[in-house]
Amino acid sequence: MAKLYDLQGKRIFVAGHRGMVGAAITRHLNQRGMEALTVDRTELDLLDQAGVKKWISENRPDVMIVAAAKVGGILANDTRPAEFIYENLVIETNLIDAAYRAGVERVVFLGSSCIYPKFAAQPMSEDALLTGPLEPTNEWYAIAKIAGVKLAQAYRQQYGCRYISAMPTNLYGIGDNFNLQGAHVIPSLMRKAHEAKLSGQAAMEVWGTGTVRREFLFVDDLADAVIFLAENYDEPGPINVGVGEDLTIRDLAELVCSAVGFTGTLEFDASKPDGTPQKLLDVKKISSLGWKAKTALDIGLAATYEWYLANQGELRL
Ligand code: GFB
Repeated sequence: MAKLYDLQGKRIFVAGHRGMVGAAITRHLNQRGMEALTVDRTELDLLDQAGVKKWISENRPDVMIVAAAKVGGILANDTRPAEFIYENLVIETNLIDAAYRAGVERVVFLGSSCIYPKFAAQPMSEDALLTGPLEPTNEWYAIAKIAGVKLAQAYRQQYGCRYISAMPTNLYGIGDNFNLQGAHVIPSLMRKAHEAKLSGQAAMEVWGTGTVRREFLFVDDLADAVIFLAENYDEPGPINVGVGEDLTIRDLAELVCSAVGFTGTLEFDASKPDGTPQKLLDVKKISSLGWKAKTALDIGLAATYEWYLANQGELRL
């Protein structure tokens, strides 16, 4: 199938290249001999509208990938709503408007599966957007991400921009955040299991009831999907990026323990939030374009643990 847009030879700005997602996309672009343009936070604050406009008009990327965002796990989302809604709204608005004004040809905006309603039918198709109330623990982040999807769509509708939005499911992998207060479930459980193993603990704590279900995509698979979509998807609505399978948090915790080699028991703390009961994406749309995730969860967990062991000294915990 002929590509709708060819990234070869283009200047591709990856906003947020220090984060897990942006770093993976930058890595994959470089591996394919493509030019990834990046800028450090010390040189450009993405919350600074004038600064973003100036940097983009001076650096003139052809393509922009919006991987910059304020992200975090259930506790961070639930306890810091103002930061999550404000920073995400400002970052995406600054970037997308500046892209339009500088004539950027293509934007890939990255959202999240939490944009869909709390009780959306599973698996959740792209059509579920705005059909019901959101999950309260992350509605602030979700509202900002929905605004980002709509921004990309509005600039397409009014100005004819070829801007698209991709909605990844829960992500994990190389470069993840292992800070227990801010992290998502996989790096948190991995670190807890690792520390429990080293200190010879009999049990480790898992938040919530363990019965809720989540789907997990290895970040390198997301990077591959983003490059694929930049070249092969050009519609106004969002497109889901997932694996099409989920599991309970209890089953996940057991897999993490076996990747780490912790053989103790799990203690569920039901006073911590469970969040949405299930979050599984319908991946028919991206599958019909010919893309699918490659990394099985046990393989991805092993690679993540290996990375954690090798990089522990440099992590901000
Ligand atoms: O990954 P997580 O923080 O995010 O939590 P969400 C997923 C599930 O794992 C929840 C449970 O049911 C947690 O209660 N869990 C068990 C733990 N132990 C732990 C632990 O030690 N740490 C954490 N963090 N969870 C986020 C949203 O929701 O998903 C964001 O808040 C974003 O907005 C992200 O969309 C992808 O899947 O619940």
